[in-house]
Amino acid sequence: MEDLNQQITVAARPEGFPKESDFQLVSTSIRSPRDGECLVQVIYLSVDPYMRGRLRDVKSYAPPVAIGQVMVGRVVGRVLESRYEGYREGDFVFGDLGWRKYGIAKGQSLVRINPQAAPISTALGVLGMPGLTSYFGLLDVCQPQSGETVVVSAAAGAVGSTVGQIAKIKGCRAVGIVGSDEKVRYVTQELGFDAAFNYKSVDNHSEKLKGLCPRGIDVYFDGVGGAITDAVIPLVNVKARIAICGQISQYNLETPEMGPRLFWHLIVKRAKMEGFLVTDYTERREEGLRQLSEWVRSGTLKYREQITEGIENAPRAFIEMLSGRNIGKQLVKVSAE
Ligand code: NAP
Ligand code: FER
Repeated sequence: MEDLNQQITVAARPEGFPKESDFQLVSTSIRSPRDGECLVQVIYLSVDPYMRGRLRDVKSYAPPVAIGQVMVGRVVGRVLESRYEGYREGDFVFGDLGWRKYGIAKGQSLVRINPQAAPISTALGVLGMPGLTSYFGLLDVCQPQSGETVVVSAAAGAVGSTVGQIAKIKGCRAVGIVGSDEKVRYVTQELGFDAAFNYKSVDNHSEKLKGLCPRGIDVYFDGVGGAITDAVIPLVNVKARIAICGQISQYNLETPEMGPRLFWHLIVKRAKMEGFLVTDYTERREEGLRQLSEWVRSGTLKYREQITEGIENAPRAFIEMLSGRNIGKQLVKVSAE
């Protein structure tokens, strides 16, 4: 098994927007699993916004990836060889193997996937970390009530597309903010959002939002921050709830933008703003997955995946996701199912 593995390492810390040359494709050998370990063939790997943080030389809620190390990330794959009693050859698993074609993992660190229950790729999207972020971020942090208006930014992406649909399930008015006309059509016509607009083609976000939210904004689920969030905050209603899920507009900046300082609106509106991490809800994971799976099975909750082929294209897929090329969850297909 000499030089049969391929992996993507971090070649340089990105300055500003990442470039493909910040990554390197490296061929290596594959070793056999030892006691308690499995050899896994990666089928799909996930590229996510949080990975931009891991490329930065600062310790956040997780340490950075060192230069020369394999890029981190969750994958789904197939067990090729097992020396862990819990798995057999051919089992499908989810794990933290990083951007590589084959990986060795401790059996205990893997999670079994049932390929009969749903497509295995969904374990990285609607039935995985992004789906759970939408579920707990909206329902627990924001407590949406029937009849309220919920505004979602990054609304056509993995997290936002599910947030808007859950808002609809709960009887709310869902309004999306997205980066293209195609995304506006996707969230309104296919996902059932009540309204959406393309922030790249609208100069005055605030005026546009006022028109789309005639009863004001009760809940804001924020994935982007920056100028979009500056436009939303002054429009929130009394007792509004704002979930700070992500701030992707700031992730590729060397120094964060300084915008209007809007916290006085929270006083006047007695509104609540709360940041959260999906990992705060690890103990309720089963509950979230049960509900999300039920909605997906019944067709109430729709999802889309954008699949880029080939491990060598993982850096490009990551960069394209950061620039908004994806609709739904961005994945990289590394080998055949
Ligand atoms: P995603 O929405 O599928 O993909 C990222 C999207 O961000 C792009 O498609 C792009 O869409 C948008 N975007 C990029 N740059 C932007 C900018 N400057 N201004 C506005 N929008 C921009 O990604 P995701 O996985 O669902 O994540 C969405 C957000 O949630 C991210 O901020 C992420 O960090 C956060 N998140 C947080 C947690 C948590 O536990 N707190 C967990 C998962 C994700 P457009 O075409 O619309 O610009
Ligand atoms: C995690 C908690 C949060 C995680 C990812 C996130 C990979 C995403 C955070 C973000 O995008 O801001 O454990 O695991």
